Amino acid sequence: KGDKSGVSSINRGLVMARELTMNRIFSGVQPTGNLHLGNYLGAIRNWVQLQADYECIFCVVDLHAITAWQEPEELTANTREVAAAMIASGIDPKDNIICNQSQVSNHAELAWIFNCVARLGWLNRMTQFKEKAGKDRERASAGLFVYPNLMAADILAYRAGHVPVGEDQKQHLELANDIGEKFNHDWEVPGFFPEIEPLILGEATRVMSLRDGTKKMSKSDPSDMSRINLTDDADQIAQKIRKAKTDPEPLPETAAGFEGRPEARNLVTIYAALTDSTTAQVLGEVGGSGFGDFKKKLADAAVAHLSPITSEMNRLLADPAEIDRTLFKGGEKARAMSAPVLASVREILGFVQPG
Ligand code: AQP
Repeated sequence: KGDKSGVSSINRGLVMARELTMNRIFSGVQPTGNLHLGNYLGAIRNWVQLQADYECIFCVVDLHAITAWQEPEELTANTREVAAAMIASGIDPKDNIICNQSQVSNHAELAWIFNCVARLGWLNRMTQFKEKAGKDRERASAGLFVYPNLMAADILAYRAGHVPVGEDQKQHLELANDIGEKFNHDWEVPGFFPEIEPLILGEATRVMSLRDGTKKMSKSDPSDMSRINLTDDADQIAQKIRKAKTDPEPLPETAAGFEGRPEARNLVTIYAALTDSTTAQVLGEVGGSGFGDFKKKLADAAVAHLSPITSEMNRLLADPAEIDRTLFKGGEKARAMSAPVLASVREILGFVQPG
Protein backbone atom coordinates (compact mmCIF):
# COMPACT_ATOMS: atom_id res chain seq x y z
CA LYS A 1 0.00 0.00 0.00
CA GLY A 2 1.18 3.57 -0.44
CA ASP A 3 0.61 6.92 -2.11
CA LYS A 4 -1.81 6.57 -5.02
CA SER A 5 -1.22 10.09 -6.36
CA GLY A 6 0.99 8.78 -9.16
CA VAL A 7 -1.77 6.49 -10.44
CA SER A 8 -3.06 8.55 -13.33
CA SER A 9 -4.72 6.61 -16.09
CA ILE A 10 -6.48 4.14 -13.83
CA ASN A 11 -9.60 6.09 -12.91
CA ARG A 12 -10.08 7.15 -16.51
CA GLY A 13 -9.96 3.51 -17.50
CA LEU A 14 -12.45 2.41 -14.87
CA VAL A 15 -15.62 3.79 -16.42
CA MET A 16 -14.73 2.23 -19.73
CA ALA A 17 -13.79 -1.02 -18.00
CA ARG A 18 -17.17 -1.31 -16.27
CA GLU A 19 -18.97 -0.92 -19.58
CA LEU A 20 -16.70 -3.44 -21.28
CA THR A 21 -17.07 -6.12 -18.67
CA MET A 22 -20.82 -6.19 -19.04
CA ASN A 23 -20.51 -7.93 -22.36
CA ARG A 24 -17.11 -9.55 -22.47
CA ILE A 25 -16.77 -13.29 -22.07
CA PHE A 26 -13.74 -15.47 -21.40
CA SER A 27 -13.74 -19.24 -21.29
CA GLY A 28 -11.24 -22.02 -21.87
CA VAL A 29 -10.66 -25.72 -22.42
CA GLN A 30 -7.48 -27.62 -21.55
CA PRO A 31 -5.75 -29.42 -24.42
CA THR A 32 -5.33 -32.60 -22.40
CA GLY A 33 -6.83 -34.99 -24.97
CA ASN A 34 -10.11 -36.89 -25.12
CA LEU A 35 -12.34 -33.85 -25.55
CA HIS A 36 -15.75 -35.25 -24.57
CA LEU A 37 -19.49 -34.73 -24.55
CA GLY A 38 -19.28 -33.06 -21.11
CA ASN A 39 -16.87 -30.41 -22.42
CA TYR A 40 -19.17 -29.92 -25.39
CA LEU A 41 -22.54 -29.74 -23.58
CA GLY A 42 -21.19 -28.03 -20.46
CA ALA A 43 -19.10 -25.42 -22.26
CA ILE A 44 -18.44 -25.27 -26.01
CA ARG A 45 -22.06 -25.55 -27.16
CA ASN A 46 -23.10 -22.66 -24.91
CA TRP A 47 -20.28 -20.52 -26.29
CA VAL A 48 -21.71 -20.94 -29.78
CA GLN A 49 -24.95 -19.36 -28.61
CA LEU A 50 -23.29 -16.59 -26.61
CA GLN A 51 -21.07 -15.34 -29.43
CA ALA A 52 -23.91 -13.32 -30.97
CA ASP A 53 -24.39 -11.14 -27.86
CA TYR A 54 -20.93 -10.90 -26.34
CA GLU A 55 -17.36 -10.03 -27.21
CA CYS A 56 -15.74 -13.43 -26.68
CA ILE A 57 -12.29 -14.83 -25.98
CA PHE A 58 -12.21 -18.62 -26.25
CA CYS A 59 -8.88 -20.01 -25.16
CA VAL A 60 -7.09 -23.33 -25.43
CA VAL A 61 -5.47 -23.22 -22.00
CA ASP A 62 -2.16 -24.98 -22.63
CA LEU A 63 -0.47 -23.38 -19.59
CA HIS A 64 -3.14 -25.01 -17.44
CA ALA A 65 -2.58 -28.33 -19.19
CA ILE A 66 1.09 -28.53 -18.17
CA THR A 67 0.16 -28.53 -14.47
CA ALA A 68 0.26 -32.30 -15.19
CA TRP A 69 2.80 -33.91 -17.54
CA GLN A 70 2.01 -33.56 -21.27
CA GLU A 71 4.02 -35.18 -24.06
CA PRO A 72 5.03 -32.26 -26.33
CA GLU A 73 3.75 -33.83 -29.59
CA GLU A 74 0.45 -34.71 -27.93
CA LEU A 75 0.09 -31.22 -26.49
CA THR A 76 0.49 -29.76 -29.97
CA ALA A 77 -2.04 -32.19 -31.47
CA ASN A 78 -4.51 -31.70 -28.61
CA THR A 79 -4.25 -27.91 -28.88
CA ARG A 80 -5.19 -28.09 -32.55
CA GLU A 81 -7.96 -30.56 -31.75
CA VAL A 82 -9.60 -28.23 -29.21
CA ALA A 83 -9.35 -25.27 -31.62
CA ALA A 84 -10.86 -27.42 -34.38
CA ALA A 85 -13.68 -28.53 -32.05
CA MET A 86 -14.53 -24.91 -31.25
CA ILE A 87 -14.65 -23.93 -34.92
CA ALA A 88 -16.46 -27.11 -35.99
CA SER A 89 -19.08 -26.54 -33.28
CA GLY A 90 -19.88 -23.15 -34.79
CA ILE A 91 -17.62 -20.55 -33.17
CA ASP A 92 -16.56 -18.03 -35.78
CA PRO A 93 -12.84 -17.22 -35.36
CA LYS A 94 -13.24 -13.97 -37.32
CA ASP A 95 -15.81 -12.44 -34.96
CA ASN A 96 -14.36 -13.94 -31.77
CA ILE A 97 -10.91 -14.59 -30.42
CA ILE A 98 -9.79 -18.22 -30.53
CA CYS A 99 -6.26 -18.42 -29.16
CA ASN A 100 -3.92 -20.59 -27.13
CA GLN A 101 -2.93 -19.27 -23.74
CA SER A 102 0.86 -19.57 -24.07
CA GLN A 103 0.87 -17.09 -26.99
CA VAL A 104 -0.51 -14.40 -24.66
CA SER A 105 2.08 -13.98 -21.92
CA ASN A 106 -0.13 -11.43 -20.14
CA HIS A 107 -1.98 -14.40 -18.61
CA ALA A 108 1.21 -15.71 -16.98
CA GLU A 109 2.33 -12.27 -15.80
CA LEU A 110 -0.99 -11.49 -14.15
CA ALA A 111 -1.08 -15.00 -12.66
CA TRP A 112 2.23 -14.30 -10.91
CA ILE A 113 0.80 -11.12 -9.42
CA PHE A 114 -2.27 -13.09 -8.31
CA ASN A 115 0.06 -15.67 -6.70
CA CYS A 116 1.01 -12.79 -4.44
CA VAL A 117 -2.64 -11.81 -3.82
CA ALA A 118 -4.32 -15.18 -3.20
CA ARG A 119 -3.86 -16.71 0.24
CA LEU A 120 -2.67 -20.26 0.83
CA GLY A 121 -5.76 -20.90 2.94
CA TRP A 122 -8.01 -20.08 -0.02
CA LEU A 123 -6.15 -22.44 -2.34
CA ASN A 124 -6.12 -25.19 0.28
CA ARG A 125 -9.92 -25.31 0.10
CA MET A 126 -10.07 -26.05 -3.65
CA THR A 127 -11.71 -29.42 -4.18
CA GLN A 128 -10.29 -29.83 -7.71
CA PHE A 129 -6.73 -29.70 -6.35
CA LYS A 130 -7.60 -32.32 -3.75
CA GLU A 131 -9.17 -34.56 -6.39
CA LYS A 132 -6.37 -34.16 -8.92
CA ALA A 133 -3.46 -34.31 -6.47
CA GLY A 134 -4.99 -37.39 -4.85
CA LYS A 135 -3.27 -38.97 -1.89
CA ASP A 136 0.23 -38.05 -3.03
CA ARG A 137 -0.19 -34.31 -2.58
CA GLU A 138 3.52 -33.72 -1.98
CA ARG A 139 4.32 -34.87 -5.52
CA ALA A 140 1.75 -32.63 -7.25
CA SER A 141 3.24 -29.73 -9.22
CA ALA A 142 3.18 -26.28 -7.61
CA GLY A 143 1.39 -25.22 -10.82
CA LEU A 144 -1.53 -27.52 -10.02
CA PHE A 145 -1.90 -25.83 -6.63
CA VAL A 146 -1.94 -22.30 -8.06
CA TYR A 147 -4.06 -23.31 -11.08
CA PRO A 148 -7.02 -21.17 -9.86
CA ASN A 149 -4.79 -18.07 -9.77
CA LEU A 150 -3.95 -18.56 -13.45
CA MET A 151 -7.64 -19.07 -14.16
CA ALA A 152 -8.44 -15.77 -12.41
CA ALA A 153 -5.73 -14.11 -14.50
CA ASP A 154 -7.13 -15.59 -17.74
CA ILE A 155 -10.43 -13.87 -17.08
CA LEU A 156 -9.33 -10.65 -15.43
CA ALA A 157 -6.58 -9.89 -17.99
CA TYR A 158 -9.54 -8.94 -20.19
CA ARG A 159 -11.72 -7.65 -17.34
CA ALA A 160 -14.27 -10.16 -18.60
CA GLY A 161 -17.51 -10.06 -16.61
CA HIS A 162 -19.00 -13.39 -17.66
CA VAL A 163 -17.56 -16.88 -17.77
CA PRO A 164 -19.58 -19.74 -19.25
CA VAL A 165 -18.46 -22.99 -17.59
CA GLY A 166 -19.71 -26.34 -16.35
CA GLU A 167 -20.74 -26.63 -12.69
CA ASP A 168 -17.35 -28.07 -11.69
CA GLN A 169 -15.68 -24.67 -12.14
CA LYS A 170 -17.95 -22.71 -9.79
CA GLN A 171 -15.57 -22.85 -6.84
CA HIS A 172 -12.65 -21.57 -8.95
CA LEU A 173 -14.75 -18.61 -10.09
CA GLU A 174 -15.61 -17.74 -6.50
CA LEU A 175 -11.88 -17.71 -5.77
CA ALA A 176 -11.26 -15.51 -8.83
CA ASN A 177 -13.76 -13.03 -7.39
CA ASP A 178 -11.99 -13.11 -4.02
CA ILE A 179 -8.70 -12.35 -5.77
CA GLY A 180 -10.17 -9.47 -7.81
CA GLU A 181 -11.80 -8.02 -4.70
CA LYS A 182 -8.63 -8.27 -2.60
CA PHE A 183 -6.61 -6.62 -5.37
CA ASN A 184 -9.12 -3.75 -5.65
CA HIS A 185 -9.14 -3.36 -1.87
CA ASP A 186 -5.39 -3.60 -1.16
CA TRP A 187 -4.35 -1.16 -3.88
CA GLU A 188 -7.42 1.02 -3.33
CA VAL A 189 -8.73 0.81 -6.87
CA PRO A 190 -12.41 -0.02 -6.30
CA GLY A 191 -14.03 -1.61 -9.35
CA PHE A 192 -10.74 -2.05 -11.22
CA PHE A 193 -11.38 -5.75 -11.57
CA PRO A 194 -15.07 -6.49 -12.13
CA GLU A 195 -17.13 -9.09 -10.35
CA ILE A 196 -17.23 -12.20 -12.50
CA GLU A 197 -20.55 -13.88 -13.11
CA PRO A 198 -20.45 -17.59 -13.92
CA LEU A 199 -22.83 -18.56 -16.71
CA ILE A 200 -23.81 -22.16 -15.99
CA LEU A 201 -26.22 -22.83 -18.82
CA GLY A 202 -28.28 -25.59 -20.36
CA GLU A 203 -29.63 -28.92 -19.14
CA ALA A 204 -26.26 -30.68 -18.97
CA THR A 205 -24.14 -28.59 -16.63
CA ARG A 206 -22.56 -31.73 -15.17
CA VAL A 207 -22.43 -34.70 -17.52
CA MET A 208 -21.56 -37.87 -15.64
CA SER A 209 -19.47 -40.91 -16.56
CA LEU A 210 -21.26 -43.58 -18.61
CA ARG A 211 -19.75 -46.22 -16.27
CA ASP A 212 -20.57 -44.52 -12.96
CA GLY A 213 -23.33 -41.94 -12.63
CA THR A 214 -21.76 -40.47 -9.50
CA LYS A 215 -18.50 -39.48 -11.25
CA LYS A 216 -18.05 -36.56 -13.67
CA MET A 217 -17.41 -37.49 -17.30
CA SER A 218 -13.73 -36.66 -17.53
CA LYS A 219 -10.86 -36.63 -20.01
CA SER A 220 -8.56 -38.34 -17.55
CA ASP A 221 -10.83 -41.32 -16.74
CA PRO A 222 -8.75 -44.39 -17.67
CA SER A 223 -11.83 -46.06 -19.21
CA ASP A 224 -12.61 -44.78 -22.70
CA MET A 225 -16.06 -46.38 -22.29
CA SER A 226 -16.83 -43.78 -19.58
CA ARG A 227 -17.08 -40.93 -22.08
CA ILE A 228 -18.18 -40.03 -25.59
CA ASN A 229 -15.24 -38.35 -27.27
CA LEU A 230 -15.84 -35.71 -29.91
CA THR A 231 -13.64 -37.81 -32.21
CA ASP A 232 -15.74 -41.00 -31.79
CA ASP A 233 -17.49 -42.32 -34.90
CA ALA A 234 -21.14 -43.42 -35.05
CA ASP A 235 -20.35 -47.05 -34.16
CA GLN A 236 -18.23 -46.11 -31.16
CA ILE A 237 -20.94 -43.76 -29.87
CA ALA A 238 -23.66 -46.40 -30.29
CA GLN A 239 -21.52 -49.04 -28.58
CA LYS A 240 -20.66 -46.81 -25.62
CA ILE A 241 -24.31 -45.92 -25.08
CA ARG A 242 -25.41 -49.55 -25.46
CA LYS A 243 -22.90 -50.56 -22.77
CA ALA A 244 -23.60 -47.56 -20.49
CA LYS A 245 -24.37 -48.59 -16.92
CA THR A 246 -28.08 -48.59 -16.02
CA ASP A 247 -30.34 -50.27 -13.47
CA PRO A 248 -33.10 -52.88 -13.91
CA GLU A 249 -36.07 -50.51 -13.36
CA PRO A 250 -37.95 -48.81 -16.22
CA LEU A 251 -37.39 -45.07 -16.70
CA PRO A 252 -39.28 -42.95 -14.18
CA GLU A 253 -42.34 -40.84 -15.11
CA THR A 254 -41.05 -37.76 -13.25
CA ALA A 255 -37.68 -36.39 -12.08
CA ALA A 256 -38.50 -37.41 -8.49
CA GLY A 257 -38.00 -40.99 -9.67
CA PHE A 258 -34.29 -40.32 -10.30
CA GLU A 259 -33.63 -40.54 -6.56
CA GLY A 260 -30.84 -43.10 -6.09
CA ARG A 261 -30.62 -43.64 -9.88
CA PRO A 262 -27.74 -41.39 -11.04
CA GLU A 263 -27.17 -43.33 -14.30
CA ALA A 264 -30.82 -42.94 -15.38
CA ARG A 265 -30.71 -39.24 -14.56
CA ASN A 266 -27.49 -38.80 -16.53
CA LEU A 267 -28.71 -40.52 -19.72
CA VAL A 268 -32.02 -38.63 -19.69
CA THR A 269 -30.22 -35.33 -19.09
CA ILE A 270 -27.87 -35.98 -22.00
CA TYR A 271 -30.82 -36.83 -24.26
CA ALA A 272 -32.64 -33.64 -23.18
CA ALA A 273 -29.57 -31.53 -23.92
CA LEU A 274 -28.98 -33.13 -27.32
CA THR A 275 -32.61 -32.73 -28.40
CA ASP A 276 -33.04 -29.21 -26.97
CA SER A 277 -35.78 -30.33 -24.61
CA THR A 278 -36.21 -30.42 -20.85
CA THR A 279 -35.87 -33.45 -18.62
CA ALA A 280 -39.61 -33.25 -17.89
CA GLN A 281 -40.43 -33.33 -21.61
CA VAL A 282 -38.17 -36.34 -22.15
CA LEU A 283 -39.73 -38.21 -19.23
CA GLY A 284 -43.17 -37.38 -20.64
CA GLU A 285 -42.06 -39.13 -23.81
CA VAL A 286 -40.07 -42.12 -22.48
CA GLY A 287 -41.11 -42.50 -18.81
CA GLY A 288 -42.15 -46.08 -18.07
CA SER A 289 -40.21 -47.62 -20.97
CA GLY A 290 -37.12 -49.79 -20.60
CA PHE A 291 -33.53 -48.70 -21.17
CA GLY A 292 -33.14 -50.81 -24.34
CA ASP A 293 -35.41 -48.64 -26.52
CA PHE A 294 -34.29 -45.43 -24.85
CA LYS A 295 -30.62 -46.18 -25.46
CA LYS A 296 -31.35 -46.57 -29.20
CA LYS A 297 -33.03 -43.15 -29.26
CA LEU A 298 -30.16 -41.66 -27.31
CA ALA A 299 -27.54 -43.15 -29.61
CA ASP A 300 -29.40 -41.83 -32.68
CA ALA A 301 -29.66 -38.35 -31.14
CA ALA A 302 -25.97 -38.34 -30.16
CA VAL A 303 -24.83 -39.47 -33.61
CA ALA A 304 -27.13 -36.98 -35.40
CA HIS A 305 -25.81 -34.14 -33.25
CA LEU A 306 -22.12 -35.02 -33.11
CA SER A 307 -21.40 -36.54 -36.56
CA PRO A 308 -21.40 -33.24 -38.46
CA ILE A 309 -19.10 -31.73 -35.82
CA THR A 310 -16.70 -34.68 -35.94
CA SER A 311 -16.51 -34.61 -39.75
CA GLU A 312 -15.86 -30.86 -39.75
CA MET A 313 -13.18 -31.32 -37.06
CA ASN A 314 -11.47 -33.96 -39.19
CA ARG A 315 -11.60 -31.67 -42.23
CA LEU A 316 -10.03 -28.81 -40.25
CA LEU A 317 -7.39 -31.05 -38.69
CA ALA A 318 -6.22 -32.11 -42.15
CA ASP A 319 -4.76 -28.59 -42.49
CA PRO A 320 -2.90 -27.95 -39.21
CA ALA A 321 -1.10 -24.89 -40.62
CA GLU A 322 -4.45 -23.14 -41.07
CA ILE A 323 -5.43 -23.90 -37.45
CA ASP A 324 -2.06 -22.55 -36.30
CA ARG A 325 -2.68 -19.35 -38.29
CA THR A 326 -6.09 -18.95 -36.63
CA LEU A 327 -4.49 -19.38 -33.19
CA PHE A 328 -1.74 -16.92 -34.04
CA LYS A 329 -4.20 -14.27 -35.25
CA GLY A 330 -6.34 -14.87 -32.16
CA GLY A 331 -3.23 -14.47 -29.99
CA GLU A 332 -2.44 -11.12 -31.60
CA LYS A 333 -5.95 -9.83 -30.87
CA ALA A 334 -5.84 -11.22 -27.32
CA ARG A 335 -2.48 -9.54 -26.62
CA ALA A 336 -3.81 -6.22 -27.86
CA MET A 337 -6.99 -6.54 -25.77
CA SER A 338 -5.22 -7.45 -22.53
CA ALA A 339 -2.25 -5.04 -22.92
CA PRO A 340 -4.01 -1.96 -21.45
CA VAL A 341 -5.23 -3.95 -18.43
CA LEU A 342 -1.69 -5.19 -17.74
CA ALA A 343 -0.26 -1.69 -18.23
CA SER A 344 -2.72 -0.36 -15.62
CA VAL A 345 -1.88 -3.22 -13.24
CA ARG A 346 1.86 -2.46 -13.50
CA GLU A 347 1.15 1.20 -12.82
CA ILE A 348 -1.09 0.38 -9.84
CA LEU A 349 1.63 -1.84 -8.33
CA GLY A 350 4.31 0.79 -8.87
CA PHE A 351 6.44 -1.13 -11.33
CA VAL A 352 8.75 1.18 -13.24
CA GLN A 353 7.94 0.96 -16.93
CA PRO A 354 8.49 3.03 -20.08
CA GLY A 355 6.57 6.32 -19.87
N1 AQP B 1 -18.53 -33.64 -17.19
C1 AQP B 1 -18.73 -32.37 -17.50
N2 AQP B 1 -19.98 -31.87 -17.61
C2 AQP B 1 -20.18 -30.57 -17.94
N3 AQP B 1 -19.16 -29.70 -18.19
C3 AQP B 1 -17.91 -30.16 -18.09
N4 AQP B 1 -16.71 -29.59 -18.28
C4 AQP B 1 -15.73 -30.50 -18.07
N5 AQP B 1 -16.27 -31.69 -17.75
C5 AQP B 1 -17.62 -31.51 -17.75
C6 AQP B 1 -16.53 -28.19 -18.66
O1 AQP B 1 -15.71 -28.17 -19.83
C7 AQP B 1 -14.92 -26.97 -19.81
C8 AQP B 1 -13.50 -27.32 -20.12
O2 AQP B 1 -12.97 -28.16 -19.12
P1 AQP B 1 -11.40 -28.34 -19.00
O3 AQP B 1 -10.89 -29.13 -20.09
O4 AQP B 1 -10.75 -27.03 -18.89
O5 AQP B 1 -11.16 -28.97 -17.60
P2 AQP B 1 -11.79 -30.09 -16.79
O6 AQP B 1 -13.01 -29.59 -16.11
O7 AQP B 1 -10.69 -30.51 -15.89
O8 AQP B 1 -12.18 -31.23 -17.84
P3 AQP B 1 -12.16 -32.75 -17.54
O9 AQP B 1 -12.71 -33.43 -18.72
O10 AQP B 1 -12.80 -33.07 -16.26
O11 AQP B 1 -10.62 -33.07 -17.50
P4 AQP B 1 -9.81 -33.84 -16.39
O12 AQP B 1 -10.16 -35.26 -16.54
O13 AQP B 1 -8.39 -33.55 -16.79
O14 AQP B 1 -10.19 -33.28 -15.06
C9 AQP B 1 -15.11 -26.32 -18.45
O15 AQP B 1 -16.02 -25.24 -18.59
C10 AQP B 1 -15.73 -27.42 -17.63
O16 AQP B 1 -16.61 -26.87 -16.64
